[in-house]
Amino acid sequence: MPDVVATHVDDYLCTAYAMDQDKATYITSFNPSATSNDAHHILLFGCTEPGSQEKIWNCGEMSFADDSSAQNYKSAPTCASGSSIIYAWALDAEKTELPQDVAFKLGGSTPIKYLVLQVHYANLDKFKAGETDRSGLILTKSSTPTPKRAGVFLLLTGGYIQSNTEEVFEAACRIDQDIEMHPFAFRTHAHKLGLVNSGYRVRGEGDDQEWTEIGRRSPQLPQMFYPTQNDVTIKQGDYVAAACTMYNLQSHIVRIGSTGNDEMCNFYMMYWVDGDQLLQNDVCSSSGPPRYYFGHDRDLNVDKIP
Ligand code: IYT
Ligand code: CU
Ligand code: CU
Repeated sequence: MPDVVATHVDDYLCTAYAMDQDKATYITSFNPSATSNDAHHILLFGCTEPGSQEKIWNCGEMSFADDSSAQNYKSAPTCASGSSIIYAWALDAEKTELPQDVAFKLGGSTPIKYLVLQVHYANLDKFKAGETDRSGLILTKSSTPTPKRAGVFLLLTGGYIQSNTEEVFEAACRIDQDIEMHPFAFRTHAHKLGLVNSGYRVRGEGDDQEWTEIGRRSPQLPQMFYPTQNDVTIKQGDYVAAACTMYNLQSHIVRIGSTGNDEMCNFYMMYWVDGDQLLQNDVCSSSGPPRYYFGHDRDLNVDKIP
């Protein structure tokens, strides 16, 4: 961050870095330069176009941005187009290295023309003391291609949950591309009502359907990328599915939406492939409950909260 000043608790500030468009850049590790005293979380996005042309802008989810009182930076989305999450940091997590021979490919002919750094400021202590903030990430980069490419696949739903009920939000998509994906990390995201989000490879049809877990995590824990526990290979014809169990104790409906009082059901799967060919279609979305279910066993989910 280029010496920013947050003015509200829960400010989300963004800054963009243009990538070299002539030549691809390969990223193999992420080293945080931040402490949880200042930053609640940091997300690194790839964007085709950044949300703003300003050096620093306010890029929070709507609940934080709608308090327009004395905002020192203009509000804008994180990316204006082509957004994908590349890295997530929280809770003083240490350096992250991608597996051997794996790298994100950015710039050049890829859709990622900019990196956007998003920092969520948890308190204003250092700003009240007259300091500015330079939290960020130190990336290991190279112009030499690695044999394996990293990508992120996002599953998300729409839908809503009635008052005083438990609900499972689900999304599932068939992989229709000739590809072999090796998931190695995952990230869950929901708001206040989320109990657990999980992701699966589903192979076969009907009674022969085989569910293999890719990862599961309470979204109330720090929403970083966590390594997968078991090796799962995803091939053409497999489904990738996600389930988010939520419990709404309130007396009103809660819908999927962008504010802190709405909900979200997201499961991010970070994977590698041999060579350069990532999934063309990197988002899987469903309309969610009550319109869409994929047939997940509802009881299976909550029993095993890690
Ligand atoms: C409605 C919803 O689920 N929004 C999510 C997922 C999302 C991620 C990306 C939507 C778009 C994206 O480009 I990347 I459009 C969402 O906003 N998730 C938050 C961040 O804002 C990315 C999260 O922390 O996962
Ligand atoms: Cu945060
Ligand atoms: Cu959200």
